[in-house]
Amino acid sequence: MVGGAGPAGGARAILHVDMDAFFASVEVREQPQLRGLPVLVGGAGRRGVVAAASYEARKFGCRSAQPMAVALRLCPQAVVVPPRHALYAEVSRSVFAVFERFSPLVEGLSIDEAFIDLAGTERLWGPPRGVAEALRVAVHQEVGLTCSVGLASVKFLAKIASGMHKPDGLTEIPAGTELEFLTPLPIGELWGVGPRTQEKLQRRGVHTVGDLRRLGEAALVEMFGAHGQHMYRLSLGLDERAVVPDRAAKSLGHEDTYAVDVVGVPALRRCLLSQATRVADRLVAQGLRARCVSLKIRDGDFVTETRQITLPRATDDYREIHGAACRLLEAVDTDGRGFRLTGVSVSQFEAPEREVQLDLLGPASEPPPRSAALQAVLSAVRERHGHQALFPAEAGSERRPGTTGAITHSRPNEPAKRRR
Ligand code: DCP
Ligand code: MG
Repeated sequence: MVGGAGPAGGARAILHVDMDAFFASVEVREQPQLRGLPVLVGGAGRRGVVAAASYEARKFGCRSAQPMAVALRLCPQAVVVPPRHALYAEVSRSVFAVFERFSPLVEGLSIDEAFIDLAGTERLWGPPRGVAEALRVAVHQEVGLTCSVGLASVKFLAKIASGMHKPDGLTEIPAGTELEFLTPLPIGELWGVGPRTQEKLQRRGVHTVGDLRRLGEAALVEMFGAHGQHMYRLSLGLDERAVVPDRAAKSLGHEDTYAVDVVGVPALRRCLLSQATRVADRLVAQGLRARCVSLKIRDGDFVTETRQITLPRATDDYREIHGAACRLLEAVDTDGRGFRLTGVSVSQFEAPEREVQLDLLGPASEPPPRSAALQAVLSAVRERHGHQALFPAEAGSERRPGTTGAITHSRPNEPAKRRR
């Protein structure tokens, strides 16, 4: 799979970069006399564990997470180096700084690996494969380490690809060859297919991704529910997850605090419409769609409730976001309560290509296509002339309640919103 044409026009180009034998390679860089030797980074004591093994040590069967005693039985001549985590963190920052020069869309997965979405970099850097090569050269020249890179149209394939020619490898899965690439792979290569799922599938005679695809969606859903559907989609090479940059928010939303408490469902729905519209505008502006919609509502006594719902497909359409928020509102006891704050936010971002890919599979259960062009135009007009310029008719002609509008961002690890 090395070589071949770059992804066809319109396909996403995603890199997965993973440093080779990271801790061990940093130690070799720091202590050049170690080059070419089997090196084990980890605790040297009897209970020590291998954190990283150089590729020379791996020839003897040494691996990360192995007890050091086992590794040393396999390779008695290995040089054991105690870990220096602060140093690895520092080197990791340098490596990520190189990644970020190539694209703003860098999502770190661990200290030594990241997804990089090359969307929009073509004019500056040229075709994706060249970018992948240039990135590998830059990391080597500037940080003194090698990495392995996978290039594919979706995240999970890029991740599989980066592992295929380690160390110091570049593996591309050209757009259009995804199915052919996946068919012979063992099912364990798919993300989220753990040993128990594998065992269950193997009992049904499913060993490769091709077998899984042949088993079909219905059988997989029967066996594993939603996870079965997910695996089936992966077997088709479909993975809609966006590369979400570390610096960017993992959710976005808009909330308003009202000067006078809002009473009654119709008024609340209007508030939510205003917020859904603003959220949709920002999704469009960022080229994202979201699957999860959250409602936040706080009453006059400061009792705050948050609820969320996952949509069957990702959207950037204010009507769908508003509809979801209103469904969430139905679960709130609004009788005799006035509300001082409402907010709508969205999360679980996806890249927009998904819809196109689904269309290739046939329209079967998909809702009617969203008017992307219309939404983009509405958003652009509001962007230029202010939010009131084009407000959906459903909002009514009255002005929305006096507000202190606030845009919310949050990261996934933020503590859950408390309910008072
Ligand atoms: N690590 C660790 N304990 C583990 C696995 C990994 O401390 N059980 C640390 C040491 C590794 C680093 O994380 O160097 C990166 O992990 P990888 O899984 O990427 O492994 P390597 O980079 O060492 O090797 P590879 O070339 O296979 O990526
Ligand atoms: Mg690594």
